[in-house]
Amino acid sequence: MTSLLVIAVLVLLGIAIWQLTKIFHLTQIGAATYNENSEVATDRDNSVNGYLMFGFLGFIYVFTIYALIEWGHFALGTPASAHGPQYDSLMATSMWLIFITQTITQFLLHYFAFKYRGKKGKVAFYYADNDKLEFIWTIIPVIVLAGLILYGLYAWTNIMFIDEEAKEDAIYVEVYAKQFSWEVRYAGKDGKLGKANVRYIEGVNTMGVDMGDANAQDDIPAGELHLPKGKQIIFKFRSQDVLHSAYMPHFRAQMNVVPGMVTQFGFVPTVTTDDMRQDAAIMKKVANINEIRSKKSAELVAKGESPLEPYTFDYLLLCNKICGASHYNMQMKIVVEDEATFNKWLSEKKTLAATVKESKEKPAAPAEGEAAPAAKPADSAAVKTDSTMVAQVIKK
Ligand SMILES: [Cu+2]
Repeated sequence: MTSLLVIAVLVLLGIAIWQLTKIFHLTQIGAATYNENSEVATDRDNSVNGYLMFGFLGFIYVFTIYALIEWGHFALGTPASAHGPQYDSLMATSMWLIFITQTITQFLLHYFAFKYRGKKGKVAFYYADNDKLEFIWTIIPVIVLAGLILYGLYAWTNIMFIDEEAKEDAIYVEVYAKQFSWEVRYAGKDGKLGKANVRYIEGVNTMGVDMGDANAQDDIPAGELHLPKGKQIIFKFRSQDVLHSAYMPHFRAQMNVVPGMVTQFGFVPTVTTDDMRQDAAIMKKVANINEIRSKKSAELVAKGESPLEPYTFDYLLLCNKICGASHYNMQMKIVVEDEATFNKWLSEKKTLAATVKESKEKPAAPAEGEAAPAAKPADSAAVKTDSTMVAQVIKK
């Protein structure tokens, strides 16, 4: 510790001496005549800086073009929802405006820095103001920004507002977030999701559905999000613990998932998973991923490990709020299929009520080799620390 302090003192002393010599040099400027080593910029220095400004402008332009070619394919491809194209055109309009403005203003900035570089004997021209110029560079951004904001508001209401007719025929799905996974619950035949609260979490009822609510009786939980193509879907988002964000990039949808409240987002899926797998951009991405995987597999096989599975495209629901250590892996597969296939899939699922009833009738058999359970008392909650048990304790 002492040696560390000594080193710190020496370093600080060094910095202080360095600064003092700099100040000493500065005090000498007036005294000495200008020469090559003087710290005052000469015409040559100013010229070099002027041309460097131009060089930097070239660098910005070349790097922009390079970035577009090299990383352009990372942009989201074909939208898979009805509102997707409108969202994309709003994004494209904003990006084009920024791109054009940036190209022009950066050129002017660097060009003027070059044109008016310092020259011996040259004095700055005093120019008080120009009302016409001020008016022009105020009114143009005002009009452009007002247009963008109005267009944005129009798109927002279009996307967020679901009319009553569509609501009646809609499929209601609850998306439940928790560290670090998703669960979904379909509203069932009645089209209404039963009430839910974290305090009702118990055993197989992992989403905390109020089983006393009539609307909850036909609710269907699922571990995968299936959506029928062309139908209005209305999502209700809930969180068990912290702030999450449900992000479905292919559908251009994202909504915060907030503990203690229900948030909503609705969209109509328009492209089935099978059709999206035939999309040119997606096929290219998949081929690229598989190329990386096959290289990695060859390395693994050489080490005597098992190779990686080839990747097939699937829509994903991702978490887009850093919510903890395993946030990066908080995802759920989304399957978009035609209505008949969807209905068949959903009809084969058990309702939550049935699952809860079943679990109560036959309590889980003890694992082989485990001692016969001594009728677990409620107090065992004390040793368990998962949220299920915590919720039960609160309930009492
Ligand atoms: Cu999360």
